[in-house]
This record gives sequence, structure tokens and C-alpha cells, in this order.
Amino acid sequence: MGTQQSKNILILGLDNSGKTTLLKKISAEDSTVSLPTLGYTEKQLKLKNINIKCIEVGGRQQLRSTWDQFYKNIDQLIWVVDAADHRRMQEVSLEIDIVLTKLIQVKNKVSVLVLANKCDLQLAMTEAEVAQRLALHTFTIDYSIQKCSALRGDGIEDAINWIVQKSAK
Ligand SMILES: Nc1nc2c(ncn2[C@@H]2O[C@H](COP(=O)(O)OP(=O)(O)OP(=O)(O)O)[C@@H](O)[C@H]2O)c(=O)[nH]1
Ligand SMILES: [Mg+2]
Repeated sequence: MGTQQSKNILILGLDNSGKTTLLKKISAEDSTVSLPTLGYTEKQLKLKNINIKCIEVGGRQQLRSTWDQFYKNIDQLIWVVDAADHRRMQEVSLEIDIVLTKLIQVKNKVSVLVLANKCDLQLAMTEAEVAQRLALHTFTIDYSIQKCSALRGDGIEDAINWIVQKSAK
């Protein structure tokens, strides 16, 4: 009943993985045009009556050292992977390992959603493949993995449902 909740969600992942596109799709904006994020962007959303502040930090190499400063106040982390970019999967694995290891130290209660994005592309890996390549089972953290296409909208409703469900706890 009526208590106003507000949750903070951090969206991370390599450059070009689709974070800005995802954020636009979730907020029902035109998601077909996006520029690389230089720094970070914040967006206040209302999803099924829950106030949510989303922060996307750009994923370019030189911005990754700034990711740390955002961990303290977050309730959820969404990690976006370009599931069609087989070439960079090793780099993704390395970076998510660093992030989750630090996050676990800073927060003891945070939920992580890994999105295997760009599932519209023919070469896209399945969720199971992505989970395996990132060795997600090795982390002592509450995580889920889902596939989506931030561009076309497939799986976006599921991502929103995940956010809402985790926010209700
Ligand atoms: N085919 C396909 N392309 C996508 C999808 N999501 C994003 N893209 C494209 O991928 C490119 C990068 O998307 P962005 O959303 O800007 O990526 P980003 O993760 O925000 O990148 P940085 O801000 O640099 O970290 C753009 O050309 C998008 O149109 C998707 O689901 N399918
Ligand atoms: Mg971006």
C-alpha cells in the first residue's frame, strides 16, 4: 500500500553492448539512435508504480575506472553483454569478474541481471552460453541471466518484470 519506494539501478557493460539503447527502450523512447556515452547518464523512471533511478556509465576503456564510485548506493546491477560479439567475450568476462568481485565487497545485498543483448542477430549466443563464458556460477551473488534485443524490444518486458520483482523485496 502506498509507500513510495525508490530504487537505484546501475547499468554497466562494455562499450557498444547496448546500455543506452536498453535504457531508451525501457523508458519507451526511440531507441534506434544512440551515441557512445561519455561519462554517465541518469534517468528517473516509474515502472509499475516504483520509482527507479537508472544510471548508465559508459563502457569505453578509459571510463571503466570510474565504475567503482557508483557501487555504494545501488540496489540492482544490470550488466549488458553484446551476445553476438564472440571476439570480445574474453574481455567481458574479465571486466564482469572485476566488477562483481568489488561489488560483493561493497554491498551484501544486490541483485544482478545479466542481459545477453542483441539476440536479434544471427550469431548471438544463447543465455546458457553467455553464462558459461562468464563463469557466472562461480560468484556468490544473486544473479539471473536473460536474453533480449534492446533494439527490437524482445525480452524487455521480462527485464522490466525482473526489476520490479527485485524492487518489491
Ligand atoms: N542488432 C542490435 N543492435 C543493437 C542492440 N542494442 C544496441 N544495438 C546497437 O549497438 C550499438 C551500441 O549501442 P549503445 O546502446 O550506444 O551501446 P552502449 O553500451 O550504451 O555503449 P557505451 O555508451 O559506449 O558504453 C548501436 O549501434 C545500437 O543500435 C540490439 O539489441 N540489437
Ligand atoms: Mg551508452
